Amino acid sequence: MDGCARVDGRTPWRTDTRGGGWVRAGCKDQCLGRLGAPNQTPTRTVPKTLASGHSAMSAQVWTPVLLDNPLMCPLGAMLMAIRLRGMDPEETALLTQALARSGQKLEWPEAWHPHLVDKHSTGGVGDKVSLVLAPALAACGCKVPMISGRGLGHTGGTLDKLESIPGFNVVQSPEQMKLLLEQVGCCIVGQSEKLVPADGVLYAARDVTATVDSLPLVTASILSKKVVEGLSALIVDVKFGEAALFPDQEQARELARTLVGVGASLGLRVAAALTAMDSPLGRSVGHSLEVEEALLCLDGAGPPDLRELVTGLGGALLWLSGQAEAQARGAARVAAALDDGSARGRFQQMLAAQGVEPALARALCSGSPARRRQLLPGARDQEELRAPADGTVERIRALPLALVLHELGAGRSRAGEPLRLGVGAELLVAVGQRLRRGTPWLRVHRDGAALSGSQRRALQGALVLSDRAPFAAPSPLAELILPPGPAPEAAQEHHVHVAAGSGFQDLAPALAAQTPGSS
Ligand code: IUR
Repeated sequence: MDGCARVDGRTPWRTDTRGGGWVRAGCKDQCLGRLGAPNQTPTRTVPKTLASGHSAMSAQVWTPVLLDNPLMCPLGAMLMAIRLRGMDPEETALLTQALARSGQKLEWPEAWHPHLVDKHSTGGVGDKVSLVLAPALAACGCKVPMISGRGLGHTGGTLDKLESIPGFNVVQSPEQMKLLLEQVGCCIVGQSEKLVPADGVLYAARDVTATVDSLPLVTASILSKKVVEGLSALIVDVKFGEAALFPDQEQARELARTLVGVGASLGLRVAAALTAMDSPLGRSVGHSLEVEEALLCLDGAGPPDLRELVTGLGGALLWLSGQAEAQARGAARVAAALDDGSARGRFQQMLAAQGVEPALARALCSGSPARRRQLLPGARDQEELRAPADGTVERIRALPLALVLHELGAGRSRAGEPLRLGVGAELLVAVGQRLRRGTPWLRVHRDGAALSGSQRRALQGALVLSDRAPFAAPSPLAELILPPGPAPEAAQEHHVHVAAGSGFQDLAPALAAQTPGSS
């Protein structure tokens, strides 16, 4: 084992010239024999195993092995082989099951079953939907046992955002989760030693081996957590666009189809929404700032694109699980829970039940935006950027914004690295708005020195202006891919037709209509 580092992101990976796989720098041969037959280097064995169609079987073997021994260098080779060669749906389903079985399956009372729903995202800039949607669904009578990810993107994930709230604890045992669902209706927790531990190992290893954007690995990672939750319905928000994991909409659609299909083969009712990720979602990016914006949405206010995504995804879930007779009806119920304060009430209860001082949870949920800002970790300084010319805001490019915020400490470069929770940016203008030269359009919250010249240039490049007349920003919702099989019961009762198979549906018109998915 000499010289072989843990999969913790500290040691750089290099290509293993003997086998074409990836090993830790300094890794000696002694640690390479663990996956394959004795004296065979797995950097040779693993791709061969994959090529001969036994990857899923081997996945069932190596999943428990990697848990006992996350020191293994061949893990990187396996991941890279999967990324390069892919996996068929059957293999992906077996890998998903193997990951799910690495921990406990959650058990719920039978009566909860129709109400058990969840949402997951492939990750986007400014994506705080889960923070709002989980309590909103709880307020609509759902049970939401959300096992979330830390985020492999530039600015952290849902759990990181929640951890900017002092005291919030993302590690909950299955027993605590049950109590939370009984008392509050929702919880947001992380993968842990008891919950899908193998996904935790793979997640960290993918982050440092350039294997995040592998379709079967994303599918298995997301679905393994959801299989464990024992859901009635799941919706996955699959992002496409410049700042998405799969920028190309066709590729994102392929991921969406795989999630729906593999989910169905595992008995999980999965729908996938394709949503645009060219501009950030909402007006805030960065941990504390996103919690503030989630609270605004829970006040029944906040940016329209965020509210639209929350109500759209929530409406689809209520409909898919048979709790609403149409997507539009479900969306209206989620909107009502935001407007009448019941969703915010559930959020407050969830915070208090997950470790936040009850007085702080109350102050955050009932306080003014200014008071909330005082209660959450802030950055030391703020710096504004001004519009370089007159024009209409065509787009605010999420990618350069996220890359600069990453540099300022809002994202991790290595698994386990601490984040600067107050670092982020507020968009002071909206897409479609007319701007005058010199108007402030971006406020950056930073801890360190002033923005460098190149950072300012990159940020100014994110503002795309045109000569067009002002326009209404388009909806981020592009398509909804439905699971195969019959319509949900409530929908059938109301003669709502669902296309057979996992055909594509256009979610935006479907939300407006009474008969979603009809064709
Ligand atoms: N969320 C997950 O849980 N896993 C992934 O691989 C991605 C998002 I990308």
